[in-house]
Amino acid sequence: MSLDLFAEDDLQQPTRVERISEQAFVLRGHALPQVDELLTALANILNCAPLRQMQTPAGFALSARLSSCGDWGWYTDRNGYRYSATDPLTAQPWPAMPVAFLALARAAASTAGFEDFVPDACLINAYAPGAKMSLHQDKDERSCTAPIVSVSLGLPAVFQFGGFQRNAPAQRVSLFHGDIVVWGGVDRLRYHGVLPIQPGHHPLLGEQRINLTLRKAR
Ligand code: MD3
Ligand code: FE
Repeated sequence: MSLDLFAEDDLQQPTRVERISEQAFVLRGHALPQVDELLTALANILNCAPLRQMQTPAGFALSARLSSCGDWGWYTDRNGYRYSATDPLTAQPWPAMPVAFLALARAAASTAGFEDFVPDACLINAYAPGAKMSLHQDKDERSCTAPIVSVSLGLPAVFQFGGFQRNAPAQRVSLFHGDIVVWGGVDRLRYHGVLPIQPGHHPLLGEQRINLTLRKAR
């Protein structure tokens, strides 16, 4: 009898919180109720600030295509990488951060124990099959107390959650459509990356994975 009741609870709550480190959490499926709203807002953003291929200062192309919204957008080219208030492609301010992004990021951060998160930048990474992101640290943000919230959409990915030096061993965690990762505090400066995306087709997003990372840049 009680087993049946628990089974029913599980069906009503398909979301879970997985702790992958002291202050890093995967919130399984927590973006699913907002996906339509997120994708509508995203389409408007990408209409004004299109995804583009970027180059590292050393001249290598990033395999994910990037854009941004919010007060600050991140980009890299042969001159270096930085946060900027204007999109160098359009010479316009980055599109405004949608309220749906702000609300979801705030709720997710709170679930992970970070209260009153107000991101001022959202990086948008679009991965086609084969695209990856090498191990790196997110250290261009001035605020080291604010967490980062990442929303995965579309094709699944295997992300690498490493240590505080590039060569430290990394855990591998699969991320699926609708999953949110929140990390901050003592885990804020961990190396992390994404293994090459495997070919596949997602019913809403087709042959791609989109990741939103919400940050406090200033
Ligand atoms: C950081 N994006 O934009 S976010 C980035 O999926 C970036 O597009 C990746 O890294 C992406 O800077 C990864 C997810 C993530 C997950 C776990 C982490 C980032 C993490 C653990 C520690 C630090
Ligand atoms: Fe990163």
